[in-house]
Amino acid sequence: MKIFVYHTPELTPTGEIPECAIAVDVLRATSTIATVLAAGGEAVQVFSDLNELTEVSEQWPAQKRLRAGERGGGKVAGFELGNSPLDCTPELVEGRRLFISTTNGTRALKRIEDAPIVLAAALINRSAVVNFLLEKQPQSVWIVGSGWEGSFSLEDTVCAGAIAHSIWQKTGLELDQIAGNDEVTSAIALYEQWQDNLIGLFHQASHGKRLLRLECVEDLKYCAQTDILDVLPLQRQPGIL
Ligand code: 3SL
Repeated sequence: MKIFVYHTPELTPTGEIPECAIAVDVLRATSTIATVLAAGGEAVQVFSDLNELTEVSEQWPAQKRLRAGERGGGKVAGFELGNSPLDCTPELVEGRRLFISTTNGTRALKRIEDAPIVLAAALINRSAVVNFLLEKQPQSVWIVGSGWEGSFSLEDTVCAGAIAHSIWQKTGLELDQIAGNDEVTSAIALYEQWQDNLIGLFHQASHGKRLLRLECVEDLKYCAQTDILDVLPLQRQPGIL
């Protein structure tokens, strides 16, 4: 298995496709997606465009759907939810489909939706993703960070590093046998430095600071936990996990 890390959807190669592609948006879209599915959500359907989300979700029974929209960290007016995983309780989401559009995370998922295997990963479900990779043994794995509007993000990179680090440790392979590009080695180094203080790293991260200004400190704490949800957000058809 060769792992490649790309920091943003924009840096992800076009014209080729891996066997498995993983979108990461630790703060907060992929943490929200994992939480919804772990809480019994029927599915999560992702959109880049808010108007398309509204149109498609209107064809779904009202009592069976939830609409979540985030732009600039805030909730989109008229939607039931923003993008806080803490709002996605079993009481609210069980048996319902979440239609979601966020600034960067859902865009990353749309960017990789043509890969044969597509996953959404966060720190909270890291081990479920790692176990799946170890069992399936895809030849090529892309881990695509969402970043923020085209730029690098610490939180997505540390999650990519957490996944790659675990694969490296569990397989016992040499690092260069699994690292497909330099970004993998640097993501692992970031994870090794911060693994015991991920919340501290989030406080250094520009998007972490943005969320702190929006009083989302509990979201940061929740998303900084590792391996707490045994859930695998696996795409069943393009855009639907
Ligand atoms: O950029 C995104 O997709 C979001 O996850 C951003 S936020 O954490 O909801 O502000």
